[in-house]
Amino acid sequence: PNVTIIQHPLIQHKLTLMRREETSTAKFRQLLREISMLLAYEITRDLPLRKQLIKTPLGPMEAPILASEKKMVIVSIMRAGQGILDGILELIPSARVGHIGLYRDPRTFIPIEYYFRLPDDIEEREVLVVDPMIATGNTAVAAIQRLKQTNPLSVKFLCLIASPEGIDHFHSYHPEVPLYTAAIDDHLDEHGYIIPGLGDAGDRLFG
Ligand code: HSX
Repeated sequence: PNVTIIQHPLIQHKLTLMRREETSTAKFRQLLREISMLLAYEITRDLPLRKQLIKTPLGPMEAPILASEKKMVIVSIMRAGQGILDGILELIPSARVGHIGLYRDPRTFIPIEYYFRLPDDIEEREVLVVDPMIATGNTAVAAIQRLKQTNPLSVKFLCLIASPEGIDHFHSYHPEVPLYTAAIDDHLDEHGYIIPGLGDAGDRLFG
């Protein structure tokens, strides 16, 4: 399947610290910001470059810059996506930002949209959707479905932890969307939580 597990030791180490029950909200927030930068670093590895003629204090040179004229769009699935978004924006400060507000009906697990806002020229941009967790996968499926209606150039999905069930569900709807995650956990429980996971990412991030 179209899934990449990002194995970098610093990412794996920080993820373990985030999972620990005793990790405070402040520490969790800081770790999520750090891990997000590292994840962004890994998934932007193959961004194309082009040459630009610049002048250093000692003379001209043809130097590499990012090839794409249009800045990437980071789309955060509210509210926990905000933590990843903040980290990535430190690394890619000129990225554009979109928000999708979805909450999971606690009984049916069906995602309900309450907010949707993207930059105007989305048809000309590459989009990275971020949310720390893919549990049932319903939220991610709905977010990508909604996003596809706006016709972005390309879409990728980045999370921290996914369940095997969630990944299957996601790819049964969106097989062509590459999924990047730091970990695939054991399973989903009957309440739709990732086990062992790290608890509710939104609650741990915001309290
Ligand atoms: C949490 O639940 C996460 O941040 C996601 O937005 C969502 C994942 O659950 P699921 O829709 O994959 O079951 O709030």
